[in-house]
Amino acid sequence: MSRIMAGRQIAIIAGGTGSAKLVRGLASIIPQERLVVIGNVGDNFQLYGLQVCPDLDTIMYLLAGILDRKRGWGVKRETFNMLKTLRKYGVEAWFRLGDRDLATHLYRTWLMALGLTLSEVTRRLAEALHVKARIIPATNSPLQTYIKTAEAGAVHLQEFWVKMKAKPRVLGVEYRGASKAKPAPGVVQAIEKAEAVIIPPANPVTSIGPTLAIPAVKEALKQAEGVVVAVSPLTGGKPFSGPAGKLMKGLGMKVSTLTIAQLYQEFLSLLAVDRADARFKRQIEALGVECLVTSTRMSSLKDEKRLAGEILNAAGIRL
Ligand code: FO1
Repeated sequence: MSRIMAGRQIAIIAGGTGSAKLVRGLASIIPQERLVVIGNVGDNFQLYGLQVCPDLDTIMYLLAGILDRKRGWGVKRETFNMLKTLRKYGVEAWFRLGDRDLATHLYRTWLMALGLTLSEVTRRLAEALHVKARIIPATNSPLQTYIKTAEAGAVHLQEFWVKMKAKPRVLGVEYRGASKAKPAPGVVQAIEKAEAVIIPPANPVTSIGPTLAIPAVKEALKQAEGVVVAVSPLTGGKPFSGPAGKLMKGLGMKVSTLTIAQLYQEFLSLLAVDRADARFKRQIEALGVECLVTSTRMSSLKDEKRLAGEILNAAGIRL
């Protein structure tokens, strides 16, 4: 890939747990100051009156070095005493808000009640945790992902995924509020001016889809001056983790790396695919998208670093 831009920043369109591994790899080979993470807000929801933003928090905790790596979300060495007490009161507690994590939601809710926007609050939280990268929510406007199910009607993504354990039959997805949502300050500029925009191997329906459903974000990706590089979250027709397969099927999509290329083709320069999907290379390139065949499995920090290095190299980024 030959388009080497003068800008120094690398923008990442991130979801949560699936994105965290590549973000960790990137942050371990380039200074965090160069990273601008545009975080998914579709999975944000209100719980017990608190503003909970799981994907923003996953990236923030990761970059602060306090993410629980095994679970892929929440704070390490967490305790759940608040939830135990809530249960004593007879309150249903299906979403595991940890005691340390709770402070984030309390402080965020408090600041937002005082009139700060989600992006202002996100910046304040990240700075307090000494995160050097910039984390920006995709939008400050209301945007929530709902899954249309056969058994329970439309349910919020967290209810579908955590409470119902992704069991109901999926009929569709709604990104409520997306068509009217405005990108948060800095999002469009970060995408358009970045040396490269990276889409980690994340669920296209629930992690990346909500951000792409904001019209001005999609437009910015089409106008991006740097290369736009994605990593397929699928290998051999299956996601590395999570409900991406079930959700894609529910939306009538074929669960294939080729579908990922088709979903992103209007703005994508390069797609990294796993060796198991090497046979799609020609079809991906026929869409006008370059294809890098490599091992996309990230089981260790070594894998994360290697893949991040290969992506940056393919994007023409000098370290
Ligand atoms: N995922 C779960 O599967 N079960 C949980 O109880 C849970 C709690 C939770 C609390 C805070 C947080 O930031 C994330 C949490 N997650 C939990 C992860 C989250 O539901 C999803 O993985 C993301 O929203 C999708 O990216």
